[in-house]
Amino acid sequence: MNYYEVNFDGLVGPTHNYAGLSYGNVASKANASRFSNPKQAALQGLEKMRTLSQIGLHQGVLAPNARPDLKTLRAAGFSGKDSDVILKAAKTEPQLLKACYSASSMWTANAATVSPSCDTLNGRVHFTPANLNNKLHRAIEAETTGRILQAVFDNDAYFTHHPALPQHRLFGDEGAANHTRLTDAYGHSGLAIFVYGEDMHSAVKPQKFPARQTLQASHAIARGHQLNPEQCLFIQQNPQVIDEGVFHNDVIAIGNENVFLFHQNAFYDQTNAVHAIRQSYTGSRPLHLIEVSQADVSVEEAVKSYIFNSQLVSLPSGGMALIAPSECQQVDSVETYLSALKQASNPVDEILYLDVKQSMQNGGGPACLRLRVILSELELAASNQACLLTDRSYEALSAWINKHYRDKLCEQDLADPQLLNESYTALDELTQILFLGSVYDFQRS
Ligand code: SUG
Repeated sequence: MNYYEVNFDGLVGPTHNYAGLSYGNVASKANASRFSNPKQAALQGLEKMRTLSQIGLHQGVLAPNARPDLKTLRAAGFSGKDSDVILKAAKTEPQLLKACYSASSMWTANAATVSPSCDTLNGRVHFTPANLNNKLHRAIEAETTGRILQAVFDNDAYFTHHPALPQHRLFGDEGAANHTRLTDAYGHSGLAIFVYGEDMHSAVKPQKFPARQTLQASHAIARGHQLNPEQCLFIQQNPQVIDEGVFHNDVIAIGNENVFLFHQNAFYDQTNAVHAIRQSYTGSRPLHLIEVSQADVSVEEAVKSYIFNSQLVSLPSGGMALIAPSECQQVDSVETYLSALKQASNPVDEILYLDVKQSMQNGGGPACLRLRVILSELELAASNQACLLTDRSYEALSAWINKHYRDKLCEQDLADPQLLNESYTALDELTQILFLGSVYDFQRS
C-alpha cells in the first residue's frame, strides 16, 4: 500500500488584512494597519499549491472560515440587521470587529493536529481542531475548521474526528505547527514530537510574549489520538526564543521523514532533547539531525527570513526539497546557509524559493499555510476529491479569486457592510466548487 504526505493549504479568504492582532508575532505587529491585497494573497497561495502539485506531490485545498464572524459579534451583544451589527461594532468595538474579520484560518498548520493511521491504535487518521485559545481572532476558527475537516475527511471507516480541546488556558493548543513526526517512511509508524511552550505546572516560561501551546494540551491530543506512549516525545520550546518572536515551533524547527532541521536555541535543555530524539527514533533509515548554529543563522535572522517555516518535502524522484519563502534570499547568512545545506551530505538536495509575501507580512510562511496529512491510497480515495488540486480546480479557484476578491483592503473598509456581502457571496460559491455542503453558518439577518 502506498502512503503519501498530502499538504492541505488554506485558501486565503477574501478579507485578508493586517490588523496587528497577534501579540508575540513580530510581523503581525510590524505590518499592522498596512494596506493588504487579498487577491494577490490568495493567488500567491494558489500558485504555491500549483508548484507543489507540479513537483508531483498530492496537494489539497482547505476552505477558509467565513468572515466576518457575525455569530461572535452577535454573541458580544450587537443586534439587528447584518449591516447594523457591522456599523455598530465598527464604532464601539473596532478591535473586536477586526478579530471577526481576520482571514487567519489561512494558516492551516494551526487548523488541527493530525495523526496518521499507522500511528493510532484504531488504525484511523485522527484529527483534533486546534482551539487556538491564546488569541480571540484565532479561537473563533475552531468550530468551522472542525466542520470543514469533517467535510473533507467524511468517512468513519478511515477517519476519526475529535472536538477541539476545552477553551481554557490549561489546554492552549495551536495544532500541527507544534507537532513533528519522524519516521523512515510515511506508511511506517513514527515518532510524534510534541513541542510545547509552557507546562502549566512549571515556572519555566517566557517573560515577554505568551507561550501558546501547553504541555497539558499536547498530552491530551496524544491520548485522544491513541498514540503509543513509547512513540511520543514532549519537548519544551526554549522560552527565550518565544520572547524573540518564535510563537510556534515551526518558526524554529522543521522535520520530514528522517530529517529534522532545527536551530541551536530551539529547545529548553537542548542537549537532552536531541538525545531523547535520537534514542526514541526507531526507523531503519539513518536519522539526520541537522542543528543550525547561532553563528550561522541567528534567531533574529531566522525570525526575519522564516527559514524554518519552509516546507521540507520528499520528492517523488527521491531526495528532499526545501520550499522556502523568498525572504530567505534577502538575508545573506540564510542564503549562504541554505546553499551549503544543499551541498552537504544529507537528503536535502533542492531549495525552491516561493513568494508568499502577503501571508509573510502577517507572520505566515510556506509551512504555516499547509496542514500535512499522511494518507494511504485508500484514505486518499475516501477523501473529498473536489478538495484536491488538479488543473481544473486550479483554473476554477483562480477564476473565483479574480472574480470576487478586492486588491486593496484597510481597516476603514471593514466598516463597510458591502464587504460582508462580497465575502459571503464568494464563500457560498466556493462551497460549490469544493463540494463542502453547509459548512458555513453565516447567521445572517
Ligand atoms: O497566529 N498571524 C498568525 C500567523 C500564524 C502562523 N502560523 C504558524 N507559525 N504555523 C498568528 O499569529 C496575524 C493577524 C493580524 O495581525 O492581522 C496572525 O494571526
